[in-house]
Amino acid sequence: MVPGLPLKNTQASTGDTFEAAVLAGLSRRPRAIPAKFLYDAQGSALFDAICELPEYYLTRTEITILRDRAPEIAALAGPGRQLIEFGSGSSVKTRLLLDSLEAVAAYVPIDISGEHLEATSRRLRADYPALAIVPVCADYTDLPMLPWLPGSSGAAKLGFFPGSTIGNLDPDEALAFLRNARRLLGPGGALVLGADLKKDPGMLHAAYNDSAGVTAAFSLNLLARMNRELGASFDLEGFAHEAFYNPAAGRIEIYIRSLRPQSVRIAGQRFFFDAGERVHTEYSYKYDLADMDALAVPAGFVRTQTWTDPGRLFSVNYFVAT
Ligand code: AVI
Repeated sequence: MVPGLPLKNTQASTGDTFEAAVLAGLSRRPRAIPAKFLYDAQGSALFDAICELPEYYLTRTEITILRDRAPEIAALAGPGRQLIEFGSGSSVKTRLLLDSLEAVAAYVPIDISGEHLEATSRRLRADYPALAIVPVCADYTDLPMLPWLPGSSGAAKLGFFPGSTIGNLDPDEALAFLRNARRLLGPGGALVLGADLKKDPGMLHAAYNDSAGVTAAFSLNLLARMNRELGASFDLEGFAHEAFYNPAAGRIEIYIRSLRPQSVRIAGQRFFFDAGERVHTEYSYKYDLADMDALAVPAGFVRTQTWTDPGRLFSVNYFVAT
């Protein structure tokens, strides 16, 4: 166990409790609930299903880029790095790096879900018995420090932030995250960052409005979660998933829309929804390379390499600490 940063809770503090965030988010205008609450056990399973959808090109495209380019990434990083993953989940993409990186000093997966971390670390330990794995159960967006690893304290750090998760942060949050990552990775640090590229709005629209309705189920699971955990009385038939690309803002916007006037009880309070009224649940920002540089430079990084697929759908970027 790592001094100071034990893996202890099954769900680390997310700042707000779900109940407090829901009550506050539905009491203000425009109504909004933070996207992190989409990922309970059901939401995480639905997101895994999204990643397999024919319309959702992001996951398979990034995996192909990482598989093809892992040796180049490893050559840039050099031997003996500590690998730090921000929001590690099931660490599927990490294996592509671990298989190419030379003499990894330690792997530090950071994730808010202790259950995910424990299960993933157990599987990785079985497959990489010589690798030091030091899981940290925390919110990676505002982690104050990394664990002190006496065996590899001098090792340079390589951060890993795949999946275009950067896109779910608004620009201020993305900058704050990158600044903190830069501080944690320290001098000589580098970051491998996966980001979805700007592209044909029709293709983006399809990726967030799949024909099987899995993305809609993922969104509406937020209401089902309120019913399960907060004793809410949402009728899921009375609401719809709405997702569209906003080209001026360069982002997919996702809302839950009320289909009729209705009143819902949540945690002992009553909320009224007009017909057509929306609750914002997610943004998914899309980055071109200039957008990425505009974010990297003020955070203390320079982008030294970018790999994309032949269709230029997705980018994997190598940032070096300046
Ligand atoms: C996790 N994240 C990168 C996904 C995205 O594409 O923004 C979340 C998602 N929401 C609906 N579909 C996928």
